[in-house]
Amino acid sequence: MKKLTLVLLTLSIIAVIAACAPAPAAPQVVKETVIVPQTVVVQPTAAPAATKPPAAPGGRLALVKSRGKLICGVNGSQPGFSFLEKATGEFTGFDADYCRAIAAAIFGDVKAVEYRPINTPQRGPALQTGEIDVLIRNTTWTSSRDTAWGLFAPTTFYDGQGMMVPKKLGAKTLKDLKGATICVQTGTTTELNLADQMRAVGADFKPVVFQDQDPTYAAYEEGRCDAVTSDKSQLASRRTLLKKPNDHEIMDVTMSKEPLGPVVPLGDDAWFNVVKWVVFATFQADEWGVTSKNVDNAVNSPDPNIKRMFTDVDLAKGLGLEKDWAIKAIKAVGNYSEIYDRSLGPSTPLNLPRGPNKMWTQGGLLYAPPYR
Ligand SMILES: N[C@@H](CCC(=O)N[C@@H](CS)C(=O)NCC(=O)O)C(=O)O
Repeated sequence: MKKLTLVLLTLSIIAVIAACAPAPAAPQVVKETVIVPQTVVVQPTAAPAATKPPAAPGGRLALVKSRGKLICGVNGSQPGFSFLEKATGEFTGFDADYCRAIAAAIFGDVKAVEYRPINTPQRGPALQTGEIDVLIRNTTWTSSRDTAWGLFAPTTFYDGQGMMVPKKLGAKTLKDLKGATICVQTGTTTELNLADQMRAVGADFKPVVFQDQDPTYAAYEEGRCDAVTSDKSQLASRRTLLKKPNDHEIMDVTMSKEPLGPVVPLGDDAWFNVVKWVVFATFQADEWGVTSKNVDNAVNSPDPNIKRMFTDVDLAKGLGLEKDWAIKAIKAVGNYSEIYDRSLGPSTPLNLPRGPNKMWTQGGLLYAPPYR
């Protein structure tokens, strides 16, 4: 009996540590919420070997077209990014709109999407097995994930890791969290950065590690942790779900770079191009002031660059799409600013400042290469 307990304990420790790797190689089934107060710092493992899904005949674009819908892996519990609205059964949010933009470019129909909620440890396996066509959920572009999970399309949201604390704690810097208990989700870049950053300021802490998002924030709200750490966008999003959002603040610290964007399975360049150039279309339209309302005029634009992007048959053919693919995408979801404002802008509960998520022409990092 003792032996069995030891084996089970060892297995569960291995499972937790494996889930902490930045890019797990093998599919893991994670059903239970594991709460493991740890004092050990988990080191990232070496980057695992790349795993490609079996090639679909004619490529994934042909597969998506013949299936008649896009399978889009999303978070599903993050208001503003992707959230299942119980009242309507619809997924709303910035990430969900990018699923719609891709479907609109291919099918001219934003409804041609099956949203598949994918939790943190399932992300790599879902891409590696080809279960999803694209992953669009708060996933940070890292070197090991780019080679082992899938290819990252352009970053749609430049984020950074932050820390949320109850206002009454009065913590302003990471040093103020010396000895604190910090809730964090496993299998994330967050967990790894937390250890690095706290070590850098010489503050010891007790991580409380969770497999899923809801229990992480439930534990924080119940006061079982002094602080919770995640991407700042996620903290802002989940703060809206707390009973008293105004009792909590996101500290003015940025612990890492977290470029978030869509990811496609490895091994299909043509499919990668479709996702990549749909994302760029939302940037480029924004730069030119082309919106969901005026995109029809782009067809006759006196600016040859605008006209080319929205009408050129050869450019469309190169992507395997119909000539009006960009019109359909922009008409359906709008340009980047429209997508941003709908879910994250000043009239939403999140009201996230654009920060680096502005066009390059306005001092931001969003930049599309030429459509030519
Ligand atoms: N951007 C980071 C963190 C992303 C992440 O997965 N965050 C967790 C919370 S810290 C999450 O969204 N969990 C949702 C879930 O597992 O369903 C990453 O790519 O590792």
